[in-house]
Amino acid sequence: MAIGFKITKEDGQSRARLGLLHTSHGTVQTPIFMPVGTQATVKTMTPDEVCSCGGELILSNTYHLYLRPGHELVAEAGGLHNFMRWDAPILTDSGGFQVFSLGPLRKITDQGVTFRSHIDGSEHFFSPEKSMEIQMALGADIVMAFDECIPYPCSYEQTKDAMKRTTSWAVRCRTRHNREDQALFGIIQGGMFRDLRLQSVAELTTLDFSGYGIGGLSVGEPKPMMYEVLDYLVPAMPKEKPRYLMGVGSPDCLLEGVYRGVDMFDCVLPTRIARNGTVFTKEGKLVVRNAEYARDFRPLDPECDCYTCRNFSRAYIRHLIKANEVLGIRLTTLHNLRFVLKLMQNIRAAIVGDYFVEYKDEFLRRFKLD
Ligand code: PRF
Ligand code: ZN
Repeated sequence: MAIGFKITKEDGQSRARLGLLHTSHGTVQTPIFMPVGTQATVKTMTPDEVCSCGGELILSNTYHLYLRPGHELVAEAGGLHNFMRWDAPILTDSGGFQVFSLGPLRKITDQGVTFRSHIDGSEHFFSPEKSMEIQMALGADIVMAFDECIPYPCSYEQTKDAMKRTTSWAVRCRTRHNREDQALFGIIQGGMFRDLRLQSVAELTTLDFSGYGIGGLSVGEPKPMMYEVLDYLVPAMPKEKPRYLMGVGSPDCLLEGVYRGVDMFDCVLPTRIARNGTVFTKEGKLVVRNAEYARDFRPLDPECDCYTCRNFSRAYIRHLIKANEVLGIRLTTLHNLRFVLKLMQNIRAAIVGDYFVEYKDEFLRRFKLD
């Protein structure tokens, strides 16, 4: 067994739970947020820095690493862990989502997806088998099944076709995958339709994956609609397996997801907004590149314990970003990573201490949404 998941505590007032996820590169506690390292790097951060923020499990990407530098090269380097010098757990996404985001550059059949590289326009073909081969070569601890993620909104018929295809592709992934030291997760689709979601989870569950991704959410639907899907979907998922809400990571969604029983999250949001000069604070987002911070000598978030907040002012960071100095976006990235990873630590402590719902309500009262 490549992976073991053990629930260590269940919250009395919500579906939140604490767990331990055992992988080939160590054990992590859940609920967990995974920083995104699409191109085998969490943009601007060294592995040590990601670690110093509390990062324990990072996500990387089949589509990007296949195109550049190529999965064979990564395998030659001794696998992704050795190539990027990250000795802790890694999860790779299957490429499904990235390929489907290419829009007119792709063509889907039951066999797989033909697409053009966003880098040089060259033509490529991904199938469930190909995705498994690439992910086995990369060597992550957790790998994802190749799925079809549809946009929002989408018709019932189209959603149903994509969900059925996702199930048959999941079977093919299960057949092709044979690395004992890797855990394979299935991905639930079905859009915003209750019967399709429940059918998807029922079909995937019979394949007995090591964990289950919840795909096709946070694709443009209103947040209450995503919460509604989680409200009926999560109780239908296997209780004893990790549940991973894919591509979700704003602070409010992390709290709402944990509340509804989600164990794992990933999102580019904290690192992406950091690079355009936006940071999280306890009060909500703060655009530090704005003129109002030119003479603000307070830290980004006075309550934060990160290296950035212990040493630098908003005025200095604004200056660096305005002057296009690389250090500026490194400091904001470090802070935003610490912010969400600390939030997850606080969430876990709150579940331990039986005050999770109070913690969530208090956090959301202060944190202004835009
Ligand atoms: N499928 C895969 N990766 C994903 C998603 C999905 O549906 C999403 C949806 N938010 C993010 N990443 N394979
Ligand atoms: Zn900070």
